Amino acid sequence: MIVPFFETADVERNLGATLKTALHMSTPTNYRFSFGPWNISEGADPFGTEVRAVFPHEEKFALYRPLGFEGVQFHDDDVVPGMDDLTPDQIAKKSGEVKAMLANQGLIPEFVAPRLWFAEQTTDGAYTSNSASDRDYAWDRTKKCIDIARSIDCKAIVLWLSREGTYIREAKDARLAYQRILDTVNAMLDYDKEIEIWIEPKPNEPTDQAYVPTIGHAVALAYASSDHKRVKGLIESAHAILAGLDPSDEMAFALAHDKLGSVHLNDQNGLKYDQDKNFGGANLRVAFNQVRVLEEAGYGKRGEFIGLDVKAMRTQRGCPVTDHLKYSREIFMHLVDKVRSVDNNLIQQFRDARDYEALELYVMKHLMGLQ
Ligand code: XLS
Ligand code: MG
Repeated sequence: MIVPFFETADVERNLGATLKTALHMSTPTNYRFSFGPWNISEGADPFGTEVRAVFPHEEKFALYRPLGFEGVQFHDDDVVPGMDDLTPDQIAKKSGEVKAMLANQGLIPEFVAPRLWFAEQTTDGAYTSNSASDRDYAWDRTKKCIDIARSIDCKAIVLWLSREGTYIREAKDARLAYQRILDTVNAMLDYDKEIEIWIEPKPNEPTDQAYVPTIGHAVALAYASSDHKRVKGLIESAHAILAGLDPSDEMAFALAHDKLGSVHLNDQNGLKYDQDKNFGGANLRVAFNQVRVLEEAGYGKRGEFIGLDVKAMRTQRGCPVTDHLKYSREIFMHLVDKVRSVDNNLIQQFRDARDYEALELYVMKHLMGLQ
């Protein structure tokens, strides 16, 4: 599906004065952006409760366009809250309302992901749980998720395999677990002949070790599936860093196989809990290289979104908090500018001469605005 690029005029109309000034200095961007409603949060963390007033879930969608975003990433119960307790008719009715709301707001649903980590039945994993009845719950929920996606005209399902892993290795048969994940992917492809499945790898948290920790694992699963063209990946910068890998190389690997369904750009300050920091906030050069790889591969030209999965700092005041989304988007656009203004002839000369010391200095000076 070819989707028209987001015009600079639209971007400017939707942004505040500060960002407008910044935009005038930069090349027109041609990316479109998305995020999930969970990115506007109340600031609770494992050590304390909410620090901001609750901002109603249904009111979040009106914020997207003014912030310069047109894609919405959903969990299934972001579309249909409380879905486990609803009848199929009630689920269909609620999905219909969300579809109308999206049309009214001029928004596009990018993907729907089954939330398979909250319910009691997912305590020990979903598709890989040792309990047959828990696995049945997971499959039932997955089918409902696909139905919900289709009823809002969305053809992509994201599988973040949150609890598919172990706290101790002896707890599960890992070979069987991988087989069960593959069987589920095949069953999904069979259940709906059009949907795409985008697997979002993450190496740990909430489990100690997750199955499918990298994009390499996800791409292998794709090729092993019954219709590999419909199985891709979603790469989150922080998840790649948590795996000790460079996000731009992970993206390049997926792009080389035409398997980058979407991205969750953000940042991560080393090996610790999943931070979802602002894009480029911890390591600007790592962020630059992600933008460079995406640009060079023409990512976005077939309608792929630049998804941002960023968390507001707990210290931030106000309600709703959205600056982290606005600023991450702004940093992305400035980095597009940096990528487009790089002197590729010079880079080629450094590569030919194998003078990577000089190449590094050039890149650093370029990023600092000195060259
Ligand atoms: C977790 C993910 C998750 C998925 C959808 O890090 O961002 O929210 O994108 O389940
Ligand atoms: Mg994510």
